[in-house]
Amino acid sequence: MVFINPTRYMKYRSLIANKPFFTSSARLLRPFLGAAASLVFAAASAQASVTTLSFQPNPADMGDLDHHLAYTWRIDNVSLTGFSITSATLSITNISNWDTNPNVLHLHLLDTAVNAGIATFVDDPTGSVPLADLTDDFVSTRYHSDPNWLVKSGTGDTFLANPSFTTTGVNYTLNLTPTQLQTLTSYIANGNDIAFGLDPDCHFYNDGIKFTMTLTPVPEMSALLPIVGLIAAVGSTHLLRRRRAAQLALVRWED
Ligand SMILES: [Ca+2]
Ligand SMILES: [Ca+2]
Ligand SMILES: [Ca+2]
Ligand SMILES: [Ca+2]
Repeated sequence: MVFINPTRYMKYRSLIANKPFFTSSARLLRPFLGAAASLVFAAASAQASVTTLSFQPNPADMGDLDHHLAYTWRIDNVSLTGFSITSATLSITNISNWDTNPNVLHLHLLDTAVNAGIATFVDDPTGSVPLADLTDDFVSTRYHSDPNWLVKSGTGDTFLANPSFTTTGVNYTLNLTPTQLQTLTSYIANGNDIAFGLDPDCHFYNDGIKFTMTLTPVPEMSALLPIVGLIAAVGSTHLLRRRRAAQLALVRWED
């Protein structure tokens, strides 16, 4: 006949109920996963130094954005290797309309353009003043089959904005949305270039156009592997110790 000491039995029940090795390994390693996340974040932060890239067309005011023209501004040799774009801004300093008539500045982000730097196309052949036609000629296809049109058929085109201005100068700022940043990234990846399409449908005085991107380094996995290995080693040692302690407790109880 086996006599079971009720006090020792309850102690053992308590022991197995609280030993995490009877639960999943993931639960046991939970503290180490938290530590791993902290270390990875620390490693990424140590590497993180924000880089700002700024671009300006030449001339910087694009000839004060003549209403009889549509413009492309292509930016070449942009590389994002090892970086991701965290923000991007198109800004125009001290922009104003030349008169008080209805007006619009059509703004597009393009994968590329036919010509390097600034190129123009006459989108109002009549030369009318004031301009009555406010058609966005990056959307309308009325000139797209012209041999001198600024963008090849099939080029990625993302509409950005349609601001209007008064005769009082303002500093205009357009911050790209997260979705637009993804598009910008894909446009850059395709040929290391992007372009802006601007169709001023009135004449906009300004003191300069600028495009700015802030870039953050992307931590390379190879740099994090030693840290992940260390976490795994510490976690597995801890796991083995807990198992050994529980086994010893069981042996003592069986004795
Ligand atoms: Ca125009
Ligand atoms: Ca491109
Ligand atoms: Ca137009
Ligand atoms: Ca100017």
